[in-house]
Amino acid sequence: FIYHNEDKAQKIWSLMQTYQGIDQKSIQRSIVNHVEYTLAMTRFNFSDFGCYQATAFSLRDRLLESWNDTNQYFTTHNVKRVYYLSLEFLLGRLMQNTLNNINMEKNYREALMDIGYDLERLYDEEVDPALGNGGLGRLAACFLDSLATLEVPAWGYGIRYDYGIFKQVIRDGYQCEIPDFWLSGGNPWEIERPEVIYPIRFYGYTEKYEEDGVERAQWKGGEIVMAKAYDTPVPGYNTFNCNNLRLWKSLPAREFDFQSFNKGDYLSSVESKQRAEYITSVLYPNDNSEEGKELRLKQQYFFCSATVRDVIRRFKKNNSDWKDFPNKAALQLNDTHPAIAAVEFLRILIDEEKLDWGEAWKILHSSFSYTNHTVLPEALETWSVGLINHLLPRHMELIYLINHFFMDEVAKKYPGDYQRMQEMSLIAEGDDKKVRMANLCILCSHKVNGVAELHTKLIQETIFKRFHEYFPNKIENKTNGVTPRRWIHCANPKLSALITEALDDSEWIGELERVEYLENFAEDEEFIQKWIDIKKQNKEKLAAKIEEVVGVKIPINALYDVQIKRIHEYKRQLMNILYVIHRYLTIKDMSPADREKVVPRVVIIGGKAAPGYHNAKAIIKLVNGVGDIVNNDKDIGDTLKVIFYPNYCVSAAQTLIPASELSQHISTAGMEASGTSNMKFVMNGCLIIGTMDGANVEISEEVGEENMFIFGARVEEVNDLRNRLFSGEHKPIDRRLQRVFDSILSGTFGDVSIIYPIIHNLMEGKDYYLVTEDFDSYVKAQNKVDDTYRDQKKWNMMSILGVSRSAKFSSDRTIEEYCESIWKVDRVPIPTPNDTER
Ligand code: GL9
Repeated sequence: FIYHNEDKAQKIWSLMQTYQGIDQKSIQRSIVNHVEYTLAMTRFNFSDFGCYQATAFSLRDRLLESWNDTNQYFTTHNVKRVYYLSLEFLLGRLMQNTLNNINMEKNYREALMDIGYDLERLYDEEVDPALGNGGLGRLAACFLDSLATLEVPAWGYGIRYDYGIFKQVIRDGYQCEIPDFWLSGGNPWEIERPEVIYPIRFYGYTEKYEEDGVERAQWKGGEIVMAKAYDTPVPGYNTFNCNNLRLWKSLPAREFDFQSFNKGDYLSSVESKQRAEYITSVLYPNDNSEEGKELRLKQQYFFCSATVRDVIRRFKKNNSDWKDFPNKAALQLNDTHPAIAAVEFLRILIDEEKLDWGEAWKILHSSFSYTNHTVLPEALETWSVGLINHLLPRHMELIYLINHFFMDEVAKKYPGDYQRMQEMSLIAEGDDKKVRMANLCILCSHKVNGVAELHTKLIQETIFKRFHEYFPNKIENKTNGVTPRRWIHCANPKLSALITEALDDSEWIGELERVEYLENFAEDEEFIQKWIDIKKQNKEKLAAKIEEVVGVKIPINALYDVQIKRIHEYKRQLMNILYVIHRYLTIKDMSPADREKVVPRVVIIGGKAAPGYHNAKAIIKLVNGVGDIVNNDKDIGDTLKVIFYPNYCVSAAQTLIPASELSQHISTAGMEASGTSNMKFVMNGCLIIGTMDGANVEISEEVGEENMFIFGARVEEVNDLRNRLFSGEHKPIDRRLQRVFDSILSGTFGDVSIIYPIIHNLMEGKDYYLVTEDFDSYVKAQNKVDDTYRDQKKWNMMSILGVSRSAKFSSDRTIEEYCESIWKVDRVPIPTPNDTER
């Protein structure tokens, strides 16, 4: 907006009805107006979906008020901002979270009820925006919620994929992938910004030239693709602050391909333009592994370049001295996926802003930082030098330069230690030279962090050992967290209400430390009864859902035992199902009288397998095969049910977690960097059976080992055990496990061919993930689970203690630590308009 003169500005201001009213009439009027004017539906008859959309638009209007005020305020006060760069944001549904954060759920529920709509039904009309694979993307979403809640000036930056993570359907027990075109019904939460658009170059060449006696370079030629911004407001809980998530979509550049045009080939010139849109069309569905495809690198650079340009433009609005940049911007790299942003930033500073190397490097280094999320070697990104050279020739030159200066320093510090230089180099030598993106990130960042204490220790001692020796203060820990707004208050409203009742206020939702007080109720009979009732109601809701989607009726009085996460061998869903088979065979052997004494269980497993990950898909097939047999076996009746829950996603988690009583976090020690669902389960009064891995270790420190079911090899033992297994020195296979293998291989649970190689390897000792090794202690832990569950008072006491000691795992705590030791940013509360302004 350009204000030509003060008079007109005043006039425009007075025309705007600045803040929406919060009374029932205002809410209803805004919804009905959107039905008519935005959706062009008749206001006398609109569907639940129409009503959902109109309600979302009405909420977006409200968010825009605080969102505009927030950004205006940040700009005029020229505050330091955090930029969270991530290729994934797994937001989950937005309506319930929005209503709760702005404290309007009750108002909207009543306003809608009054015109004949049920808010809870509208919640179910929303698609899950699923622009992420799992923990890493969901962590980014929890961080956005905490950043806004803590009033930290922060923007998320990512990609607006047309297709999110695929939808999983199960046919014949096999996983099938269905594309998730999540935008088909429109997206009422976003704001398209046709004016925020940047040209992004690919391919081409660099040209050297001299300017004032300095040799300079410029990247030229190639292809141009446009990046257009789409913004999603991110409201904080119980604050007027509203941050922004900016996602980029690719578009063809406007100019015409004159070569084809002149040849009269109009159609093929349009066709080549269309390829531009392809860049942001699909999220790569890999979990803890990389694919190395050119399109993926294009996505990375496309989003990084647009983001860096946008950040620089914002900086320049208010600042003229580049030295101030680190005081105005902190850029966080969520894994190595946005690593190329660092090189792009350097390129702009040197080639376009004409800074000298030393200055540019200092600015880069003091504003960037990097989070590592895994030690799995298959996930450590490398890009071939040839590919980078082809796609981003100037960036490849800069990477070589960075490496050259760094190797000089290493050589000075460790003369003659070529081994060390090779390990620390940005380039992995070989026939196909590769750039090690993690090394690049470490070098360009002033801070690097792991995501749980154990994980951080492991990266310091193993994959980044040399860097930790070289930069002893660089690598530090930031244990992950999850937002209690979505994961307690929205997902489990009944539990939230009970906590509020017990603490006599609801402040705990924004300050989870306060739940400590619940400890006083751990032995209070009346409270325990309420606790049990809530869990039961959540179980009923889940049972109804399972009957609807899987067609299996599950008993309510059974122990609900849940493992939901991406399917991966290191997470050992296989060990879980092998134990289930053992349990089934044991129950089958029993007399009817003994069966009466068994603690009935419903075992629920859910999660997606990467489409190309055959072993993970074989495990899904086995789980479904076991379910088919067990669930239809009249002999065992309701003592055991096995459910594969299809299409596990954020909204499914919000139903599953509050209904769970036992959840499994049973990765091989040292392999799960943190895990975050473990935290969500604890916050919902679920007990954990788990290994000493990732954040389980810290959960056990907080809630007490006696309140968890810990088992299995410790991280220090893993290497030895593995070596022994592979050298054939291992003990013979446990006889119970052998019986399980025999029953699988005899075809009891369906087709053997796909699972055969996996089982065969286990029997041969080729057991990288130590399933056979940990099986015995896993069975013992499971027996302890049964014994404990028989004593409901004890079980629920453990459950209450878990919740009351879960405060450390709020992402608010995590974000406060990032702000303090990495980003050095302060809270900036936005003045709230008073009621007369409404
Ligand atoms: C992950 C780790 O595997 C998890 O242990 C960790 O909790 C999260 C968040 O830090 O990051 N790294 C990773 O690649 N994924 C993780 O979940 N995978 C996916 O996001 C699918």
